[in-house]
Amino acid sequence: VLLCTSSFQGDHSCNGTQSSIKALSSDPQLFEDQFDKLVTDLSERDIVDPSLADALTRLREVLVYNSPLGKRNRGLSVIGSLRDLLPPTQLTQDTVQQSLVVGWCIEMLQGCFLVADDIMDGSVTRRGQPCWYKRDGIGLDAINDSYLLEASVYRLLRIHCRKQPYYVHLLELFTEISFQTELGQSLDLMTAPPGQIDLSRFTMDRYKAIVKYKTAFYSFYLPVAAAMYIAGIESEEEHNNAKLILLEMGEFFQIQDDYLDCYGDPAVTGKIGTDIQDNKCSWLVVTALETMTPEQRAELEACYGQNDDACVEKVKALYNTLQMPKLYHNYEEESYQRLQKLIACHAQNLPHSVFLNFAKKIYKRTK
Ligand code: DMA
Ligand code: MG
Ligand code: MG
Ligand code: MG
Repeated sequence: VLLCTSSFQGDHSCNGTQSSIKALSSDPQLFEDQFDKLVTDLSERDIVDPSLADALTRLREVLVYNSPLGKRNRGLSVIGSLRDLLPPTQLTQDTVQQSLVVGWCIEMLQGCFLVADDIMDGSVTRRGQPCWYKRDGIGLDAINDSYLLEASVYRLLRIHCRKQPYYVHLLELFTEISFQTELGQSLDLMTAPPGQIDLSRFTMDRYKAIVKYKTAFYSFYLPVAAAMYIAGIESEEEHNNAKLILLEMGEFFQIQDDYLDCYGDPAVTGKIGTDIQDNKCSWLVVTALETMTPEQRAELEACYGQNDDACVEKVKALYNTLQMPKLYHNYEEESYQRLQKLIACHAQNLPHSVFLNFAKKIYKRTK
């Protein structure tokens, strides 16, 4: 039976100050400590051409601005899941180290998607600061910075995991999931063409496809699947079981994101919503459409997807009339119950804590 939920480093042998300090470090602290070293790996190691100095300075700035300031749930869940999957005796310092690197790779991949997403969505703030492309002198050069973040993922995997038996699995996982995310972003964007309001596009089926691909794979399946490969779990059946549960969680997570886009406090979420202006196929609009009268639909048709504060306020007022916060909270409760059942039925050989810990972090979140 695979079981272990310690949040401390595996080495409890504590001889001497150095190792006792290390043994007492929590995973978030170990994760934090890793970042500067990885930036150095990326911007100093193996680079012999001095004429690249300016570009490497830029890479460093891009990494520092766009990877460490989020909630880090995705990155931390690699080591978290690994501790649930392997007993402490089988978890070496090296494996812990590699899982922290892979966690940062996920945060950097996320940074790559977010830098591009904010340009495409016309967003203004992210993680409580201006979006990267909004910074003075950056603009659309941020497109190349997004590529730099992606390239960083594969350089780090190569530097730190090349000799591991799971290396090729991780490469395939990262490339496959990036492709799925990009397909999801395509669906998201083409369902929201600027200036072309067609409410009949906003179906629940379409919604589910968008969020599964754009969010659920990379945010939920990726970190757990990576931990499974590091732990030596390769069976397709086990991966499919995990995927089933994690994609369900991912769908709910994006529904929360859509809810918070309208109802969240930007001081808490760190970002200002744009879904109404952007004509997005959001959970709110899809769910509202299911209950509204023809008159309300006509009003929505006139106001949705307009970059105009008065129009946005009208859509929000309509959401309030339709009691969207109440519908959302009911949905949250239902979804939580459904998830518990899925875990009970499909986790099979995998420790339930892998999924329960993840669920605990996201239900009732406000950011
Ligand atoms: C973001 O969806 C999806 C990816 C792949 C970055 P979104 O635009 O709703 O995210 P956010 O609200 O964070 O901009
Ligand atoms: Mg966005
Ligand atoms: Mg988007
Ligand atoms: Mg959003």
